[in-house]
Formats: sequence, structure tokens, C-alpha cells
Amino acid sequence: MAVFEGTFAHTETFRFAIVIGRFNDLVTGKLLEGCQDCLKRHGVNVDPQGSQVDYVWVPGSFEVPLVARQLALTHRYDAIICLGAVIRGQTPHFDYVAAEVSKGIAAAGFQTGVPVIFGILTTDTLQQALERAGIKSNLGWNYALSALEMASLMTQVKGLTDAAFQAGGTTPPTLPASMKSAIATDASS
Ligand code: INI
Repeated sequence: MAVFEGTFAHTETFRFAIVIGRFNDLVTGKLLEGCQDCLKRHGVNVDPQGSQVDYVWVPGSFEVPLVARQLALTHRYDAIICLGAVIRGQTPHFDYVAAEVSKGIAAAGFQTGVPVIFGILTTDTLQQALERAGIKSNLGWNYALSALEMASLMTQVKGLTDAAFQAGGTTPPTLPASMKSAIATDASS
């Protein structure tokens, strides 16, 4: 038997998408900087004109899962990093946005088989959010690290699935049938 673990090497062939909420961009811009710093230091070309990272800005965290799922369906990316900042403040809006975005991001990954990283800060105050986005530490770095690890791990796990099917003399079902029909529906609409 074997142990499978993601590594942080051989990153030059990986492709990532980063989806960023513009709401609270004082915070999300800092998360993005931390994310880019980590990817760059692990050998990823983060230049938007390059071939490894695409950047997609959306109005707020609520819109992040929809776009992340659509990007995942292209199967162009090894991982998708979602960045947002939901700050409680004085409004119950926080609870609705925070609940939907966490469920939506989980569903985007689960439905597509592509790692979708949850990089949405949920805090009570702007001060707490800023502390997590650079003042004390920058969680953007950690989100990028998770993306690198998951991209590597999923490559290994998918290779395992493909090998098992090839050994059985059948074509590997790279995608489950339900996903294939979802993509076909999306493409034709
Ligand atoms: N979006 C955020 O990313 N963070 C928040 O704190 C936030 N609050 O609290 O309202 C927020 N709202 C906007 C939301 O994400 C959508 O963009 C908007 O509702 C339009 O659908």
C-alpha cells in the first residue's frame, strides 16, 4: 500500500485561477498579495500575462462560488483559490453571505473534482480581518499553499484512478457521467 501527499515542487506546469471579491478590497487585495507571494516563491509565474495564473474579480464574496464553479468546469485549472472578506459589522447580511459562500465553495469543488480553496475571511471586525491579511500574518499565503498541495495531491490521485481503469482495459472515466452531462448542458446554454 502507499501514502499519498501533495508536494510543493514541480509547480511549473500547474495552472491556477484566483477569484477575488472586490467588497472589502482593502482586505482582499492584501490576501491576494500574500497569495501571489507564496505562489511566486514556489516557482509559479503569477504574471497575469503569463500562462499559469488567471485572476477573476467579482463584486463580493456571494458571487465567488458561482464563478469558481464555472471556472472549475473548464478543467483548465489544477486548483482554484477563492478570496473574500465577510465582516460582521452591524448587519445580519453577514450570516447570509458567510453561509452561502462557504456552502457554495464546498459544492464547487465537490461537484467538479477540482480543488477549490476556501480563502474567505469571516471576522467580527475590520481590524480582525486586517490582522489576518498582513498586519499579524497573511492567510493569503496559507491559501496558496493549500492550492499547491491540493493540485499536487489530486494529480497523484487522478493518476491512480486512471491507472486502475487502464489496468482493467477500459477508458478512465476522468469525469463522472453526471459531470459530463452538466458540462454539456453548460456548454450548450
Ligand atoms: N460581501 C463581502 O464580500 N463581504 C461582506 O462583508 C459583505 N457584506 O457584509 O455585506 C458582502 N456583501 C456583498 C455580497 O457579497 C454581494 O456582492 C452582494 O450582496 C450582491 O449580490
